[in-house]
Amino acid sequence: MKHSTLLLSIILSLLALPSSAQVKPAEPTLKEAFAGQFLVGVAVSHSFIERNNTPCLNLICEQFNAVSPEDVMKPETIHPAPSVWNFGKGDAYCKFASDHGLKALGHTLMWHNQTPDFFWLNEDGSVRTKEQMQATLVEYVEKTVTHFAGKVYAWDVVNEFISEEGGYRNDKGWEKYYPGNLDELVCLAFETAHRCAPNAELYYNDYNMWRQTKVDGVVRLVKMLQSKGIRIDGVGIQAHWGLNYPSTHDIETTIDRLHALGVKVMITEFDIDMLPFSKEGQMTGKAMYDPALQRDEFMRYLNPYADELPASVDQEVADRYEQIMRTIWGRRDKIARVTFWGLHDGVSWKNNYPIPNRKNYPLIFDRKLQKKKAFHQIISIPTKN
Ligand code: 9MR
Repeated sequence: MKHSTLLLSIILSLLALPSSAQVKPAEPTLKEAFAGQFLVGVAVSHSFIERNNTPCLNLICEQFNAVSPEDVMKPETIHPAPSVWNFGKGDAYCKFASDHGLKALGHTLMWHNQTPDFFWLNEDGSVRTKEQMQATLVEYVEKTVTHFAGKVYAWDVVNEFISEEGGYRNDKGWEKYYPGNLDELVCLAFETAHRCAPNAELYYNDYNMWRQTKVDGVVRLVKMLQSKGIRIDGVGIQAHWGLNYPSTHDIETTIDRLHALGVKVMITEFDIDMLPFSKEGQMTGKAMYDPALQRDEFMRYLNPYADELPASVDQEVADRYEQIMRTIWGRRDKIARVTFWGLHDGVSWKNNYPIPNRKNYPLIFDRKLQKKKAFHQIISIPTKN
């Protein structure tokens, strides 16, 4: 074949390629799609790091620019007994983040859950005095925040302290130590954290933040700190939400109210539970652990997708994710970060809560690390506007 004929046939065959093969743009990653608007984060399961789970670690680095430690920086891991301090797992998390340029959050310093009983009880089971309890808490915050200073950029300092009605919760008998008002304890936690890591951002973090009575309490807490000149940089809206709650109106109202305080607003633990609950997820979790609810006839109803997820339900989850992300996108000038609570469906806490041993599908990557419909619908939001 002559050169000119060969050239002509190459050009003709290129022109004949289907247009999708010629110009189909690669789908952006999450961090690319939302770049310049807000950080996109994920909670990291320690097992990924411990077992060097390359597919999961690579996916995190490819898609996200911020990380949260799902469990390893909580008191029960760091300080499980009076004379035991374990910073190793937290250090491994920080190293992974810094090796890959991910912003690492510290989570969480003061919480009623995943904190050993010795913080409140003596060895013989008697209740410790306020001074003893406070000394342990302060020592915990001092040592932990000092250890991770410069390694984490921010801390969830106080987690889940406000009740649904807007007052303080009485977990661990806090009320006994601080009758009528836990402001003193909250101030102590934020002041101590700031003293030990003056460059770290400090946050308050809570769930059910769509409930406006609860937001009343959080707004009061933030204003209380601000009025005393104590550093607070942001509030985390956890966002463990369902297919039918909360309303987008409530989400918008909460974002607006928190942003008006002059602090960063973040969606910190995003997932969407699509399995049946009693009363739309508002029944308290522990009640559902009753063995009576584990019987076959209940589980058939409560665990309907034990084999696989029907495409129609996958679509419902995707539409709900899109609806909420669109709401967040509409308020993007007020949002600093959106973090998903887990990388893929298989590692979500929602497989075991509020009912143990179910198969849930609350995240945007499936158990084989494939992008779900929810991912594709979320990623297209910036370009559709
Ligand atoms: O995802 C975490 C799960 O692995 C733990 O078992 C659970 C124990 O309470 O905590 C989960 O994470 C929580 C987070 O730290 C704070 N907000 C609520 C989250 C879900 O319980």
